[in-house]
Amino acid sequence: MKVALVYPRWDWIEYNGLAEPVGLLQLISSLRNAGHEVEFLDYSFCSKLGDLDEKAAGAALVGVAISAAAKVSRADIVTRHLKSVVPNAVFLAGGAYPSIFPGKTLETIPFDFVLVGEAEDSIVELSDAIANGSDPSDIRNLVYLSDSKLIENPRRPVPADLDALPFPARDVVDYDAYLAGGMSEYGMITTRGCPFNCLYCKPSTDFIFGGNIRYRSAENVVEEIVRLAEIRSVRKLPVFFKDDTITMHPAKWFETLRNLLRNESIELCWHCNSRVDTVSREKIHLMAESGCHCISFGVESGSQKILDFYRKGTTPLQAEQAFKWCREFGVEATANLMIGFPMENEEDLRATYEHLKRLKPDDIIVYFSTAIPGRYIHDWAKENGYLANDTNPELLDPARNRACEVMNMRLPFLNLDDVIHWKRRIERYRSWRKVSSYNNIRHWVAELAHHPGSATKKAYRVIRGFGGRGEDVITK
Ligand code: B12
Ligand code: SF4
Repeated sequence: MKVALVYPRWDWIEYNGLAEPVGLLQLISSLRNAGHEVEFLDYSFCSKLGDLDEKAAGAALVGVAISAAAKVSRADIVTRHLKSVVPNAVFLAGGAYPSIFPGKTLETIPFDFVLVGEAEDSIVELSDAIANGSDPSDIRNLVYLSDSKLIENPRRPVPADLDALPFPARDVVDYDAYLAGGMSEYGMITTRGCPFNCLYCKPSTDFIFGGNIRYRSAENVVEEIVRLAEIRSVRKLPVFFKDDTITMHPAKWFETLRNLLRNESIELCWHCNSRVDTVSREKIHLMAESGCHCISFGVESGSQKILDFYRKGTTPLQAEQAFKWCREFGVEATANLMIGFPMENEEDLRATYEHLKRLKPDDIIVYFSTAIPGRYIHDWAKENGYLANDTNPELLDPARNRACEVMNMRLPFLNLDDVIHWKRRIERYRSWRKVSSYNNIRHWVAELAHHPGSATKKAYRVIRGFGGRGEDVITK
């Protein structure tokens, strides 16, 4: 049976960067393994909505991936369009947003079904049922409306053995277009789920992955890397490990990764996100030896009070230690910050600024604290009367809020202008770090030689940063 899987990135400004949808690509592999014909409808590079109509023609099931509330309006446009192209197909939604808000998804967009959570097994069951003409209504993880009543079937356990899952179907991705469009690293994932409990993040991902963490073996990850290297005909690969906290792997895992990559003669140049309390000196050393060139740490704040409100479970001292180890082993360290939390005052913002000066990060990304539905911070802001805007989905992307200098929470101890003032000071400090750090200059010169386009963009950002504004402000 023909299935169309859709990445509805239509007419969308990405404040975080262009990236292939790894989870959706894994579903393509599962469906292919079960004997279904799958088309990948990627709207990232379409100039007209009708560009992919031919590919969609004849599909009996159309599955649309939706990651965040900020993307629902685009998914809506694409889905309604595809309904006019293949009116008899079954329309299905899945991904992070429908997993958290299945009812809202069905109310907003005319889907027949939502499949919540990890969908490798359930999407095959649904496709088989459609192909066989059997009743799908008992399939676990299926959510649908029956006489306007929301039916949520029981959930299946999440797959215990991640090594048993198929690799993402990377052959369907137009990587040349992604790379030309600014993507600099291939996405990959080595764990699923996160055991921590941060206020601004949980429980959203638990609705997809359950509340715990599962690991892939280093052997399995290297097998995927080797396949990707073959598809791209290269031995040197830039990779972003998109795990929530890849450093939950023990040090030994990174040692095996390093050894296997050496055996395969593959040079991996990778970066990841991490928490400052899940690294050790030994781990960072082994990560560096396996090709890790950059770690983005969720530093969030330099104020212990704010870290405690965020339920981060880390201390500023742990951050200082982690950044020191990175410097020792030549790994760039990025500090991700989140300012503008309602309990924050001038003193906390100053503490964050002073903390940065001790950390000496190679890069800084400062987000505006955002109450995203599905996360504890949203309930907390609502209960305490700090939720200022709950209706505009554009205000639910922390990266956009930073770029446009807007917020969706009220601040009892600060004005928005104070937050903007400190954000701009941090941006200026970032630019200063960029031009005063030997490491940064060396990397930039190397980039200028190989990728003049992206190096010029980065230089432009640094220059703008001295004026307090990092990125161009593009509003929609
Ligand atoms: C990488 C990433 C990005 C990348 C790009 C996404 C991409 N194309 O890879 C960037 C940096 C651009 C990004 C941006 C944003 N992101 Co983001 N991102 C992630 C991250 C870290 C990894 C995604 C991933 O590959 N996961 C691994 C795969 C295996 O899981 P999966 O994609 O969910 O796929 C599985 C299921 O969801 C399901 N599934 C997926 N697609 C489909 C489709 C169908 C039809 C079906 C049936 C099932 C299905 O099956 C898959 C396999 O089991 C997740 C966190 C996470 N741990 O997942 C956040 C996450 C998805 N992002 C999130 C958010 C909010 C955003 C932003 C709004 C801002 C932000 N960072 O906070 C923007 C908005 C982007 C946008 N335009 O939508 C939230 C979404 C939850 C929510 N709604 O609150 C998450 C969960 C982070 C979090 N901790 O809350 N993101
Ligand atoms: S912010 Fe990171 S560490 Fe905290 S719960 Fe989310 S994924 Fe886990």
